[in-house]
Amino acid sequence: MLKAKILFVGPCESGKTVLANFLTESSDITEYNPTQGVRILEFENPHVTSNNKGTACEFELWDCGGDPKFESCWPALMKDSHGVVIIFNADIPSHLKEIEMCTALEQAEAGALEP
Ligand SMILES: Nc1nc2c(ncn2[C@@H]2O[C@H](COP(=O)(O)OP(=O)(O)O)[C@@H](O)[C@H]2O)c(=O)[nH]1
Ligand SMILES: [Mg+2]
Repeated sequence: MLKAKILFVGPCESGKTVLANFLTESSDITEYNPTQGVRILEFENPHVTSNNKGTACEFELWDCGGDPKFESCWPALMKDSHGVVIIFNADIPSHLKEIEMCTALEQAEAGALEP
């Protein structure tokens, strides 16, 4: 079976946890509670197409805490990931600045992993 590790990153209160819960059909949290560090949610999709063949895929969704105090952990969280989803609220100007930092970190990390 295919396996995919996908990270959800972005500023605090942008909706990472709500989206991760929705995709994994986890329980709905009604009051805001900032994620400390990381939450790992697993789900399986039985219908993924790979090389024109249908197959199942086991996803690991890493819902990362957006507080800059966890910034030093982010490169370690990104290790062996297959994709990173940057989530932000376009109505909040400070979020745009914060996602620029996320993108810079990811590029630095991708460069560090190249042989
Ligand atoms: N209006 C609206 N509120 C949302 C949406 N997604 C999340 N929220 C609210 O935004 C707050 C922060 O969401 P959360 O997923 O915990 O943010 P995180 O810090 O990025 O994980 C919560 O109070 C949610 O109810 C959305 O799509 N629309
Ligand atoms: Mg969260």
